[in-house]
Amino acid sequence: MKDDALKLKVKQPPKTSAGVHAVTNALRHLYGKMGPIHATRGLLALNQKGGIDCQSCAWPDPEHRTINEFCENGAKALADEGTKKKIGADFFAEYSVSDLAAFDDYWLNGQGRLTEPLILREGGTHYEPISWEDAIRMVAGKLNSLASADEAVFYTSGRTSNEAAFLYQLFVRQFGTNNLPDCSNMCHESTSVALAESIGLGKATIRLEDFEKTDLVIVVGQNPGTNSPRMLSSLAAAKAAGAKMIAINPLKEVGLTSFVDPNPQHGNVFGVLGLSPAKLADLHLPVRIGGDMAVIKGLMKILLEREQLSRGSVLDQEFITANTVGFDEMAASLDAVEMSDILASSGLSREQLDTAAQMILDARSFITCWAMGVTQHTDAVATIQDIVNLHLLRGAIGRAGAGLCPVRGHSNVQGDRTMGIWEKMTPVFRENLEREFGFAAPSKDGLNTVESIAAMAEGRAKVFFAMGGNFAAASPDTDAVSAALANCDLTVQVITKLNRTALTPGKTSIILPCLGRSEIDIQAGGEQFVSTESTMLNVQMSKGIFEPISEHLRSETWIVCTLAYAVLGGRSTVDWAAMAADYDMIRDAISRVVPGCENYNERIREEGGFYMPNPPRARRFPTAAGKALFTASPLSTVELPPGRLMLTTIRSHDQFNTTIYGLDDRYRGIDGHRRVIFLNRGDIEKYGLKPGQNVDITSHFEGVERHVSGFSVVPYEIPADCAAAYFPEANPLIPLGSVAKRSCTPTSKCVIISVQASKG
Ligand SMILES: Nc1nc2c(c(=O)[nH]1)N[C@H]1C(S)=C(S)[C@@H](COP(=O)(O)OP(=O)(O)OC[C@H]3O[C@@H](n4cnc5c(=O)[nH]c(N)nc54)[C@H](O)[C@@H]3O)O[C@H]1N2
Ligand SMILES: Nc1nc2c(c(=O)[nH]1)N[C@H]1C(S)=C(S)[C@@H](COP(=O)(O)OP(=O)(O)OC[C@H]3O[C@@H](n4cnc5c(=O)[nH]c(N)nc54)[C@H](O)[C@@H]3O)O[C@H]1N2
Ligand SMILES: [Mo]
Repeated sequence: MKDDALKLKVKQPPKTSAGVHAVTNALRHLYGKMGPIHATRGLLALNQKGGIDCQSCAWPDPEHRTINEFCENGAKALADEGTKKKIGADFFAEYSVSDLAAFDDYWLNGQGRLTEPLILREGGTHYEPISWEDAIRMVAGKLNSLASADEAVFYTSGRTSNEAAFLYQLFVRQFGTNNLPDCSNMCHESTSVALAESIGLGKATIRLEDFEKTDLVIVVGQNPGTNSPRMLSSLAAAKAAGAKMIAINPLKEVGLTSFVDPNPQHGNVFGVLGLSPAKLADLHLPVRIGGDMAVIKGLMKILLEREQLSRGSVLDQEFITANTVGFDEMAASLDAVEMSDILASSGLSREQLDTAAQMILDARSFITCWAMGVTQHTDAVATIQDIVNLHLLRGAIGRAGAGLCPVRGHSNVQGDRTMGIWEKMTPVFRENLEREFGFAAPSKDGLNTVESIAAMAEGRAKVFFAMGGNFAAASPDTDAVSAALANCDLTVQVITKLNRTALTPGKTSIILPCLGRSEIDIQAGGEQFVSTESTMLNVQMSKGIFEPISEHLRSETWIVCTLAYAVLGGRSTVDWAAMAADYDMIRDAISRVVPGCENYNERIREEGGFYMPNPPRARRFPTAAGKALFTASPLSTVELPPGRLMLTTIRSHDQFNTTIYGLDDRYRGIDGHRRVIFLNRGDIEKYGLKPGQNVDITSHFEGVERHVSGFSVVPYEIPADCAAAYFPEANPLIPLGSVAKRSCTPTSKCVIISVQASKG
């Protein structure tokens, strides 16, 4: 650990994002891992109509695509999946599970693709090959031996295709449980809960073209330069068309301030040859971690004050009267909040809020984008509902250039939920599913991610099955989740790469290696394609172009069908073999079950695919009241006891969640090291620390302490009392019991910590 720290170099963060560096970095990853021919073919197919839907994020593709419609991090994701390196029986004979567990995530990922099914037998020390037949038979046997279907948990990560996701939830429900936790539980669940209640749909209300029609974009708690780089093109296009931009973020992220389009084909909007930097944010509000609700309430309070001074100048009264309920209660709840509390909680000045409020008043239409900086907080649901309130005040929803834009993470996390991956079900979905397949779906809600961990720890759940993802590393409270997995009789993962979860196994552990999205999928019925839904509700096909890296890989869809048949046999009404042979059969079923997917097979073949229904976009709000809902909530502030800091956990520029591509974070000036803690210079001094010093971090929650060690102090422009460290290295600090109200999302962005000089 110490040696590692010596490799850390801290530089001045760059002044612009993307640009030529992004291109050279993308090419280094691609050519290095895939070779020139593969790399070029892959890039030409990425995000093209009929090509591969990029694995890296859920940002939609523009209507008119250039031939290089990808970004640096999309290229890294493609290279990571398309790597020529692979690991098989020899590798696993050489390294025991405990040998492998001693390596870091960067090394594990770097070993290459999994190539054959593997089993770690009870009491065994090494994974060893197993045939598909035996692996499936073992999993089915174990599932069928359980006293109740609720003793199994079926996790999904957001890369799974619509087709695989639909069949997976069908299998799980026919098996008899709703235990379908997913990565969304840790991600945008707060958004889904908030928006479903406030506007009747838990998704974005805008489309890509709205960026060119808007006057103002507000980006809250999101780092698009790293996590949805193609969004920078939309932000730059908005700016080029005259829009303003506000960034609300404790960090001054480079991607939010300035952008050089690496793709000259995007036209001249960014200046000569597309190489002069576009200034993005006009106003940066360096909010204290967790202070976003205060910011939004502050803005609304100022708007209502202005309205009182000059009636009709602020509120869109016509919209409010015709389309909303609850205005009076919301306004009264704002009256009860003191501006001094808002300023203290946000860490901002009245002037800063006035400037932002004026920018909103000057804008006829505005878009608000948000991501994890908002959703992973105790009061995330109420904060997102305040964002909705702000839009409703101005009627800034359901018209050109105005609306809500939660930016989803995984490339198909939204589609998976549309396809029924959820521990709950809407009445319509249940009714359609039961009718289509002639069975009674389980009536009790299932377990979400955090509840699943508790169930495994207590022995109520005995089998953990994962369709993708890296549950052990992505979940909060790493030690608790590892112990919970170890308590299972069987853990099974359908994955592409070796990961931490495979190394924190249950008593028996099975790895089922699957095709990646970039690989050709041939089934009995010929070559197949799949489909995904972007964060703006566009459903599109995705088709692999590379020969699979091993002949022993199977598609996720095939794995679900084969397992379902082995488990359910004659109990199931589904023709699993036919579904596995021809994915059109799956899409036909989807078209009859999922509202908005009618004629799926026809419409998915149209150029650019189709859009899911979006009633709020047309100012129809299918809520209980039939109108958009103003919601009232008190100002919530997290109290920070003396001697404590508020830690947020963030992604570097060189990772995709728990997949670590490299040890640098170019946009924040970090080189060669991930165990760093970003601290305000004043706090470094206050706690008697020094830049570069080795420290241990302790989190404090309900009297329990959790620890990590060997972190290096990095001075950074971050508000006082705030700190940031990378996910997943900081996950052992995140208390399992600390979750957002109503969405149960782990509060990964507000962990109360103290920092101590390292003892070692
Ligand atoms: N290359 C790449 N792309 C990705 C991913 C990846 O790991 N790598 N992950 C994908 C996934 S699953 C997701 S969900 C998205 C995540 O995308 P983001 O939400 O952008 O990811 P985070 O790094 O968690 O960043 C959150 C941002 O919120 C800020 N922040 C932290 N705390 C607060 C706060 O209290 N208030 C405010 N206002 N801001 C705060 C941080 O400074 C940071 O800029 O990206 C997706 N795309
Ligand atoms: N502290 C902290 N914790 C967090 C977050 C945070 O911001 N801070 N963010 C949370 C968020 S937003 C999310 S979405 C979760 C992410 O949680 P997950 O989705 O569970 O994690 P990933 O790291 O995306 O999963 C990576 C694994 O997926 C497998 N994989 C890759 N491609 C495929 C494929 O095509 N098919 C299949 N079957 N498997 C594949 C690979 O083996 C790889 O190891 O983490 C959450 N955890
Ligand atoms: Mo996510």
